[in-house]
Amino acid sequence: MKLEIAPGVVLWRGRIGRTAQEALLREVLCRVERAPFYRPTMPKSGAPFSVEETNFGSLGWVSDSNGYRYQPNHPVTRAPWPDIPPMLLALWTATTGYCAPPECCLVNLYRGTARMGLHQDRDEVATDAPVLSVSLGDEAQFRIGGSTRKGPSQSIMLSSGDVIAFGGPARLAFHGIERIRPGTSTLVPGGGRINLTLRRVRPPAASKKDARPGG
Ligand code: MD3
Ligand code: FE
Repeated sequence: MKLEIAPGVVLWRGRIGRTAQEALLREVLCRVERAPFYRPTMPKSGAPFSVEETNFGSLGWVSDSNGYRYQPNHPVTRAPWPDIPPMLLALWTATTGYCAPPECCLVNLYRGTARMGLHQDRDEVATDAPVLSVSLGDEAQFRIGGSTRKGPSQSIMLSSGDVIAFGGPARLAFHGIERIRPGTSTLVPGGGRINLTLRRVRPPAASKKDARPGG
């Protein structure tokens, strides 16, 4: 079921069925063997995140005491990130229709009391591209507001197999995960929630067909 829950926010409840969730999770977990989850730290304070992370794609989003940035290698193993599972690339094309593939698939692992405070995603240059999020495993209470920290916000429960896109007026919306509900899904071994966030980081190169001699 497709719902526009706010301007620029499109939610497909149950977009991915149980069997496809299991197949996607297998694709994720085999890549996690090469690119293990690690615990990022906050810029300046160095405080650890409650969420564990890894990435797939040509650019991964990382955070440490030096700040937030995109980089091509895992910060612990130094290896290039694994490729983005093809089924996620197909989902990106089918749902966003964006003219270029995502460069980053950030993988967030929430166990127990892990959460993510209200923030904006603004480390990407290609802000015309939407952000696409896939939820796997335990349910999560997600909050989304406007592009300033104050003002109204709404809370939405995200379940395994839900897909949500944020584009246009919602691209710079404040959002976060208030809590997960442990034990509400049997999908993830050891319990918890895995969120896959697909992002275009850099603007796509201008297409050759539009190029004109002399400019
Ligand atoms: C709304 N992750 O990694 S995904 C993040 O469930 C992040 O792990 C959450 O926020 C999670 O940055 C939420 C949903 C999401 C992602 C990007 C957005 C919502 C967004 C960008 C703009 C507005
Ligand atoms: Fe975010």
